[in-house]
Amino acid sequence: MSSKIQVAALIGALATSVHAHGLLSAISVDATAFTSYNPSFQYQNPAPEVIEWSCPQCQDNGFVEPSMYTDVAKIACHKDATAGAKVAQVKAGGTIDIQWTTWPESHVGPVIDYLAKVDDVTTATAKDLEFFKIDAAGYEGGEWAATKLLKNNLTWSVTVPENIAAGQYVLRHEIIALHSAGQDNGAQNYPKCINIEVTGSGTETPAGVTADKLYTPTDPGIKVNVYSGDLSSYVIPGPALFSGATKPSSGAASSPTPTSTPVTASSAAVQNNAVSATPVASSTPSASAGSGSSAAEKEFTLDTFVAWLQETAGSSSNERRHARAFSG
Ligand SMILES: *[C@@H]1O[C@H](CO)[C@@H](O)[C@H](O)[C@H]1NC(C)=O
Ligand SMILES: [Cu+2]
Repeated sequence: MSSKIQVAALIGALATSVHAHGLLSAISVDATAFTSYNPSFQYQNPAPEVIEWSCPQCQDNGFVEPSMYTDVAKIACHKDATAGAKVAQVKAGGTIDIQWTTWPESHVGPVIDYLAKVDDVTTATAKDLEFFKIDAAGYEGGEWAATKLLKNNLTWSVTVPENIAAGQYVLRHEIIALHSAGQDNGAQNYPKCINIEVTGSGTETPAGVTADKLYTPTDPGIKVNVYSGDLSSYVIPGPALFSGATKPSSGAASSPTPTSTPVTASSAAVQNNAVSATPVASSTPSASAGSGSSAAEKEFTLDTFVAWLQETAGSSSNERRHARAFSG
Protein backbone atom coordinates (compact mmCIF):
# COMPACT_ATOMS: atom_id res chain seq x y z
CA MET A 1 0.00 0.00 0.00
CA SER A 2 1.49 3.31 -1.01
CA SER A 3 1.96 6.02 1.54
CA LYS A 4 -0.53 8.18 -0.31
CA ILE A 5 -3.22 5.60 0.10
CA GLN A 6 -2.34 5.19 3.74
CA VAL A 7 -2.70 8.90 4.33
CA ALA A 8 -6.01 9.01 2.48
CA ALA A 9 -7.31 6.10 4.51
CA LEU A 10 -6.22 7.78 7.69
CA ILE A 11 -7.96 11.00 6.76
CA GLY A 12 -11.12 9.12 5.99
CA ALA A 13 -11.01 7.21 9.23
CA LEU A 14 -10.26 10.18 11.42
CA ALA A 15 -12.16 12.95 9.73
CA THR A 16 -15.52 11.39 10.36
CA SER A 17 -14.88 11.28 14.06
CA VAL A 18 -13.53 14.68 14.96
CA HIS A 19 -15.47 17.48 13.33
CA ALA A 20 -18.31 19.14 15.15
CA HIS A 21 -18.97 22.84 14.83
CA GLY A 22 -20.84 24.88 17.29
CA LEU A 23 -23.99 26.86 17.67
CA LEU A 24 -24.42 29.53 20.28
CA SER A 25 -25.37 27.96 23.58
CA ALA A 26 -25.75 31.00 25.79
CA ILE A 27 -25.88 34.75 25.42
CA SER A 28 -25.39 36.86 28.49
CA VAL A 29 -26.09 40.58 28.13
CA ASP A 30 -24.87 42.68 31.04
CA ALA A 31 -25.02 39.45 33.08
CA THR A 32 -28.62 38.68 32.14
CA ALA A 33 -29.00 35.32 30.41
CA PHE A 34 -30.86 35.08 27.11
CA THR A 35 -31.83 31.95 25.20
CA SER A 36 -29.91 31.35 22.00
CA TYR A 37 -31.35 30.13 18.72
CA ASN A 38 -31.41 26.48 17.75
CA PRO A 39 -32.25 25.27 14.22
CA SER A 40 -34.57 22.69 15.77
CA PHE A 41 -36.90 25.60 16.62
CA GLN A 42 -38.29 25.32 13.08
CA TYR A 43 -40.03 22.11 14.14
CA GLN A 44 -41.63 23.64 17.22
CA ASN A 45 -44.99 25.32 17.18
CA PRO A 46 -44.90 28.01 18.28
CA ALA A 47 -41.17 28.46 17.73
CA PRO A 48 -39.44 30.01 20.75
CA GLU A 49 -38.78 33.72 20.32
CA VAL A 50 -35.19 34.70 20.96
CA ILE A 51 -32.77 37.58 20.48
CA GLU A 52 -30.60 35.61 18.08
CA TRP A 53 -31.39 35.51 14.36
CA SER A 54 -33.06 32.38 12.98
CA CYS A 55 -31.19 30.14 10.58
CA PRO A 56 -33.18 27.05 9.61
CA GLN A 57 -30.42 26.16 7.14
CA CYS A 58 -27.89 26.01 9.96
CA GLN A 59 -28.90 22.54 11.03
CA ASP A 60 -25.63 21.18 9.70
CA ASN A 61 -23.71 23.66 11.88
CA GLY A 62 -22.05 24.60 8.63
CA PHE A 63 -20.36 27.67 7.31
CA VAL A 64 -20.55 30.43 4.74
CA GLU A 65 -17.75 30.13 2.18
CA PRO A 66 -15.90 32.85 0.24
CA SER A 67 -17.89 32.20 -2.94
CA MET A 68 -20.90 33.54 -1.01
CA TYR A 69 -19.26 36.78 0.17
CA THR A 70 -21.18 38.85 -2.37
CA ASP A 71 -24.51 37.34 -1.34
CA VAL A 72 -25.68 39.57 1.48
CA ALA A 73 -28.39 37.13 2.57
CA LYS A 74 -25.76 34.47 3.19
CA ILE A 75 -22.81 36.32 4.68
CA ALA A 76 -24.66 38.84 6.87
CA CYS A 77 -26.06 36.57 9.56
CA HIS A 78 -25.50 33.08 8.07
CA LYS A 79 -27.49 31.43 5.31
CA ASP A 80 -30.80 33.24 4.73
CA ALA A 81 -31.10 34.07 8.42
CA THR A 82 -34.01 36.21 9.55
CA ALA A 83 -34.34 38.63 12.44
CA GLY A 84 -34.84 37.42 15.98
CA ALA A 85 -38.16 38.41 17.55
CA LYS A 86 -36.68 39.66 20.82
CA VAL A 87 -34.22 42.36 21.80
CA ALA A 88 -31.80 42.49 24.74
CA GLN A 89 -31.17 45.81 26.45
CA VAL A 90 -27.59 46.74 27.18
CA LYS A 91 -25.94 49.91 28.46
CA ALA A 92 -23.35 51.50 26.23
CA GLY A 93 -20.06 50.26 27.67
CA GLY A 94 -21.76 47.04 28.76
CA THR A 95 -20.64 43.51 28.03
CA ILE A 96 -22.12 40.70 26.00
CA ASP A 97 -20.79 37.21 26.68
CA ILE A 98 -21.36 34.84 23.80
CA GLN A 99 -20.85 31.15 24.46
CA TRP A 100 -20.60 28.45 21.79
CA THR A 101 -21.71 24.86 22.27
CA THR A 102 -18.44 23.49 20.95
CA TRP A 103 -15.60 24.40 18.64
CA PRO A 104 -13.03 22.19 16.89
CA GLU A 105 -9.51 22.96 17.98
CA SER A 106 -8.26 22.72 14.40
CA HIS A 107 -10.53 25.58 13.30
CA VAL A 108 -8.13 28.38 14.08
CA GLY A 109 -8.79 31.92 12.97
CA PRO A 110 -9.95 35.37 13.95
CA VAL A 111 -12.98 36.35 16.01
CA ILE A 112 -14.66 39.55 14.84
CA ASP A 113 -17.67 41.52 16.06
CA TYR A 114 -19.69 44.18 14.28
CA LEU A 115 -22.72 46.33 15.00
CA ALA A 116 -25.33 47.61 12.56
CA LYS A 117 -27.81 50.29 13.62
CA VAL A 118 -31.40 49.83 12.51
CA ASP A 119 -34.73 51.33 13.50
CA ASP A 120 -36.33 48.02 14.40
CA VAL A 121 -34.12 44.96 14.76
CA THR A 122 -37.05 42.58 14.78
CA THR A 123 -38.05 43.48 11.23
CA ALA A 124 -34.60 44.16 9.77
CA THR A 125 -33.38 42.09 6.84
CA ALA A 126 -29.82 41.13 5.97
CA LYS A 127 -29.46 43.77 3.28
CA ASP A 128 -30.47 46.56 5.71
CA LEU A 129 -27.52 45.92 7.97
CA GLU A 130 -24.58 48.29 7.64
CA PHE A 131 -21.87 46.90 9.85
CA PHE A 132 -19.07 48.67 11.63
CA LYS A 133 -16.41 46.67 13.41
CA ILE A 134 -16.23 46.95 17.19
CA ASP A 135 -13.91 44.08 18.10
CA ALA A 136 -11.32 42.15 16.14
CA ALA A 137 -8.80 39.59 17.33
CA GLY A 138 -6.54 37.57 15.04
CA TYR A 139 -3.25 35.94 15.94
CA GLU A 140 -1.80 37.53 19.05
CA GLY A 141 0.64 36.35 21.68
CA GLY A 142 1.24 33.14 19.75
CA GLU A 143 -2.42 32.19 19.79
CA TRP A 144 -5.41 32.44 17.50
CA ALA A 145 -8.52 34.20 18.76
CA ALA A 146 -10.60 31.08 18.11
CA THR A 147 -8.24 29.15 20.40
CA LYS A 148 -8.63 31.79 23.09
CA LEU A 149 -12.38 31.50 22.78
CA LEU A 150 -12.17 27.73 23.08
CA LYS A 151 -10.00 27.95 26.19
CA ASN A 152 -12.21 30.62 27.73
CA ASN A 153 -15.03 28.14 28.26
CA LEU A 154 -16.08 28.62 24.62
CA THR A 155 -16.98 32.20 25.44
CA TRP A 156 -16.19 35.53 23.78
CA SER A 157 -16.90 38.80 25.53
CA VAL A 158 -17.83 41.84 23.48
CA THR A 159 -17.82 45.34 24.91
CA VAL A 160 -20.45 47.68 23.49
CA PRO A 161 -18.62 50.94 22.67
CA GLU A 162 -19.36 53.53 25.32
CA ASN A 163 -19.90 56.43 22.97
CA ILE A 164 -22.30 55.00 20.38
CA ALA A 165 -25.79 56.45 20.08
CA ALA A 166 -28.67 54.78 21.87
CA GLY A 167 -30.93 52.63 19.75
CA GLN A 168 -31.33 49.19 18.27
CA TYR A 169 -28.43 47.33 16.74
CA VAL A 170 -27.71 43.94 15.27
CA LEU A 171 -24.55 42.49 16.77
CA ARG A 172 -22.74 40.29 14.26
CA HIS A 173 -20.38 37.88 16.01
CA GLU A 174 -18.17 35.80 13.77
CA ILE A 175 -15.46 33.16 13.86
CA ILE A 176 -13.58 32.64 10.61
CA ALA A 177 -11.97 29.19 10.50
CA LEU A 178 -8.77 29.16 8.47
CA HIS A 179 -7.59 25.54 8.71
CA SER A 180 -8.24 25.03 4.98
CA ALA A 181 -7.82 28.64 3.93
CA GLY A 182 -4.64 28.02 1.99
CA GLN A 183 -6.89 26.66 -0.73
CA ASP A 184 -9.19 28.76 -2.89
CA ASN A 185 -12.59 29.14 -1.25
CA GLY A 186 -11.21 27.38 1.80
CA ALA A 187 -11.99 29.86 4.58
CA GLN A 188 -15.12 29.20 6.60
CA ASN A 189 -17.21 31.99 8.10
CA TYR A 190 -19.49 31.28 11.03
CA PRO A 191 -21.47 34.49 11.60
CA LYS A 192 -24.16 34.79 14.27
CA CYS A 193 -26.45 37.79 14.75
CA ILE A 194 -27.99 39.03 17.98
CA ASN A 195 -30.51 41.83 18.57
CA ILE A 196 -29.61 44.45 21.14
CA GLU A 197 -30.93 47.81 22.22
CA VAL A 198 -28.24 50.14 23.48
CA THR A 199 -29.12 52.67 26.15
CA GLY A 200 -27.08 55.67 27.20
CA SER A 201 -26.17 59.14 26.07
CA GLY A 202 -23.58 58.39 23.39
CA THR A 203 -23.68 60.33 20.15
CA GLU A 204 -21.48 58.41 17.71
CA THR A 205 -23.15 56.89 14.67
CA PRO A 206 -20.28 55.15 12.85
CA ALA A 207 -20.70 54.51 9.15
CA GLY A 208 -20.93 50.88 8.17
CA VAL A 209 -20.98 48.66 5.11
CA THR A 210 -23.43 45.99 4.07
CA ALA A 211 -22.16 42.46 4.64
CA ASP A 212 -21.51 41.81 0.95
CA LYS A 213 -18.77 44.46 1.21
CA LEU A 214 -16.99 43.00 4.23
CA TYR A 215 -14.65 40.48 2.62
CA THR A 216 -13.31 39.20 -0.67
CA PRO A 217 -12.08 35.65 -1.28
CA THR A 218 -8.52 36.91 -1.82
CA ASP A 219 -8.16 39.16 1.22
CA PRO A 220 -4.84 38.36 2.90
CA GLY A 221 -6.72 37.38 6.05
CA ILE A 222 -9.05 35.06 4.11
CA LYS A 223 -6.83 33.28 1.60
CA VAL A 224 -4.01 32.34 3.94
CA ASN A 225 -2.03 29.24 4.78
CA VAL A 226 -1.92 28.95 8.57
CA TYR A 227 0.59 26.11 8.49
CA SER A 228 3.52 28.15 7.29
CA GLY A 229 4.96 31.62 7.34
CA ASP A 230 4.94 34.30 9.98
CA LEU A 231 1.50 34.32 11.53
CA SER A 232 2.29 37.32 13.71
CA SER A 233 1.78 39.45 10.59
CA TYR A 234 -1.70 38.03 10.03
CA VAL A 235 -4.09 40.74 8.84
CA ILE A 236 -7.61 40.55 10.23
CA PRO A 237 -10.06 40.93 7.32
CA GLY A 238 -12.89 43.42 7.04
CA PRO A 239 -13.17 47.18 7.46
CA ALA A 240 -11.14 49.18 9.97
CA LEU A 241 -12.01 48.96 13.63
CA PHE A 242 -14.34 51.73 14.84
CA SER A 243 -12.10 54.22 16.62
CA GLY A 244 -14.34 54.25 19.68
CA ALA A 245 -14.11 50.50 20.13
CA THR A 246 -12.62 49.20 23.35
CA LYS A 247 -9.82 46.67 23.19
CA PRO A 248 -11.23 43.16 23.11
CA SER A 249 -11.63 42.00 26.67
CA SER A 250 -12.58 38.39 26.41
CA GLY A 251 -10.33 35.48 25.69
CA ALA A 252 -7.73 38.02 24.68
CA ALA A 253 -7.23 39.15 28.23
CA SER A 254 -5.12 36.43 29.74
CA SER A 255 -2.09 34.21 29.30
CA PRO A 256 -0.09 35.44 26.34
CA THR A 257 2.20 32.48 25.72
CA PRO A 258 4.43 33.19 22.74
CA THR A 259 5.88 30.08 21.19
CA SER A 260 9.04 29.75 19.17
CA THR A 261 7.32 28.61 16.02
CA PRO A 262 3.91 30.05 15.27
CA VAL A 263 2.24 26.74 14.49
CA THR A 264 3.43 24.80 17.51
CA ALA A 265 0.48 23.99 19.69
CA SER A 266 0.75 25.38 23.19
CA SER A 267 1.07 22.78 25.87
CA ALA A 268 -2.32 23.64 27.29
CA ALA A 269 -3.90 22.71 24.01
CA VAL A 270 -2.25 19.35 23.81
CA GLN A 271 -4.58 16.92 25.43
CA ASN A 272 -4.46 13.25 26.24
CA ASN A 273 -5.35 12.25 22.72
CA ALA A 274 -2.34 14.06 21.33
CA VAL A 275 -0.54 12.19 18.60
CA SER A 276 2.91 12.67 17.27
CA ALA A 277 2.73 13.28 13.57
CA THR A 278 6.29 12.52 12.70
CA PRO A 279 6.07 8.88 11.57
CA VAL A 280 3.06 9.36 9.32
CA ALA A 281 3.95 12.79 8.07
CA SER A 282 7.41 11.71 7.01
CA SER A 283 5.74 9.47 4.47
CA THR A 284 3.66 12.35 3.18
CA PRO A 285 5.24 13.63 -0.02
CA SER A 286 4.77 17.33 0.70
CA ALA A 287 5.32 17.26 4.43
CA SER A 288 8.88 18.44 4.42
CA ALA A 289 8.46 21.30 1.99
CA GLY A 290 10.39 23.85 3.98
CA SER A 291 9.18 27.10 5.51
CA GLY A 292 9.32 26.09 9.13
CA SER A 293 6.12 24.12 9.03
CA SER A 294 7.37 20.58 8.84
CA ALA A 295 5.49 18.04 10.84
CA ALA A 296 8.46 17.32 13.05
CA GLU A 297 8.09 20.71 14.70
CA LYS A 298 4.48 20.23 15.62
CA GLU A 299 2.45 18.52 18.19
CA PHE A 300 -1.11 17.74 17.36
CA THR A 301 -4.30 16.66 18.87
CA LEU A 302 -6.37 14.37 16.70
CA ASP A 303 -8.39 17.29 15.41
CA THR A 304 -5.52 19.61 14.52
CA PHE A 305 -3.64 16.66 13.02
CA VAL A 306 -6.45 15.84 10.63
CA ALA A 307 -6.74 19.47 9.60
CA TRP A 308 -3.04 19.69 8.97
CA LEU A 309 -3.00 16.44 6.98
CA GLN A 310 -5.86 17.61 4.84
CA GLU A 311 -4.23 20.93 4.14
CA THR A 312 -0.89 19.27 3.38
CA ALA A 313 -2.50 16.73 1.09
CA GLY A 314 -4.17 19.61 -0.73
CA SER A 315 -7.62 18.14 -0.58
CA SER A 316 -10.16 20.64 -1.74
CA SER A 317 -13.62 19.20 -1.52
CA ASN A 318 -15.97 20.17 1.25
CA GLU A 319 -16.49 16.53 1.90
CA ARG A 320 -12.91 16.14 2.98
CA ARG A 321 -12.65 19.38 4.82
CA HIS A 322 -15.79 18.46 6.68
CA ALA A 323 -17.12 15.10 7.43
CA ARG A 324 -20.53 15.18 5.86
CA ALA A 325 -22.27 13.67 8.82
CA PHE A 326 -21.38 16.59 11.01
CA SER A 327 -21.11 19.74 9.00
CA GLY A 328 -21.81 19.56 5.31
C1 LIG B 1 -18.49 27.03 31.52
O1 LIG B 1 -19.78 27.13 30.97
C2 LIG B 1 -20.72 26.22 31.52
C3 LIG B 1 -21.99 26.33 30.73
O2 LIG B 1 -22.47 27.64 30.71
C4 LIG B 1 -20.91 26.52 32.99
O3 LIG B 1 -21.83 25.64 33.54
C5 LIG B 1 -19.57 26.40 33.69
O4 LIG B 1 -19.71 26.78 35.04
C6 LIG B 1 -18.53 27.27 33.01
N1 LIG B 1 -17.24 26.98 33.58
C7 LIG B 1 -16.44 27.92 34.04
C8 LIG B 1 -15.11 27.45 34.55
O5 LIG B 1 -16.75 29.10 34.04
CU1 LIG C 1 -14.91 21.71 10.24
